[in-house]
Amino acid sequence: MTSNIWHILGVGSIGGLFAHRLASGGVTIKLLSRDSEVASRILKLGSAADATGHSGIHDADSRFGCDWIGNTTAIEHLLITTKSWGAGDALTSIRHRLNSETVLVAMMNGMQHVADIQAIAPQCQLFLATTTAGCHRTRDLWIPSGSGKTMIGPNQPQREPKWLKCWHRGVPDLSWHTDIHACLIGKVAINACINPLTAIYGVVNGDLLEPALIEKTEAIISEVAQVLEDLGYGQLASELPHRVREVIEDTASNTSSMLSDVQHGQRTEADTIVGWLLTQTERKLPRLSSIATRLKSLEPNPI
Ligand code: KPL
Repeated sequence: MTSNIWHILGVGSIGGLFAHRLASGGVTIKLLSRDSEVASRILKLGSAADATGHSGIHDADSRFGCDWIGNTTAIEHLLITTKSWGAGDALTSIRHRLNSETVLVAMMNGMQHVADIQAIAPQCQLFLATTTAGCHRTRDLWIPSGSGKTMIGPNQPQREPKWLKCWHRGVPDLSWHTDIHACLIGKVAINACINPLTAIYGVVNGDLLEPALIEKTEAIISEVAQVLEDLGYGQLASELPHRVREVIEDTASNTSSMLSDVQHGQRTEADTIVGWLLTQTERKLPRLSSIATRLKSLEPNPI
């Protein structure tokens, strides 16, 4: 009989948000920790009002048990919410606790992690997820910005698993997709058209449709559409200009995640988004290659 415990690896803004969501769906959460001395952590889930000092949040609702990565008990359900480029290393640290019964849900932007996870934990039952939920984290306070949509599906074809009931109870606007790869690739394509240009020019998403940048935006969309064609996603390719415009309009005043990484001096998702697209085709894509190089130069230690 399986337990109803979900471990979370990578407790950043999305990991903390989903700790709350899954707990409200009825599961017991355990946060994987690198520190064997930490028994629990408080992750407060607030609203914009809480960010300004008002706090109606009860610590009791916000305390989650921790589990040291070096422990030896097997992990039954794992949600991994690291960055795509960090998933492989993070998973390696708990490899000894994974087995063929382990359900592993990887929820992150990009595509690099799919191959990395399969190489490290080929025995696990792998599910992939992506969310448009946004969340801003300052120290122990998580402030969600809109509930967003979350899509989840199997890496290998299979029916909706039983454990998804708890996800449906706790995660708003959750949908099951047997073609989750197409969903992830669609998201990568949209991220590739928006995030790099905003990061390079230091602008909010909406500025990509303004006269100063529209030509550059359209040129990137056209190259990304060519990659989608090569991957066999013709329909996604033809819908791309419309879908990108829609996302830009819906998030016009937002700072993209890649611009935010650059502003915080952090490594970006350039490799796992733009770099990954470039590895999927033999074509020469001058605009995408050039933004990949420029993004690397904006990162803390360019390699
Ligand atoms: O997902 C995004 C991000 O910033 O990472 C959006 C808002 C869709 C922009 O690509």
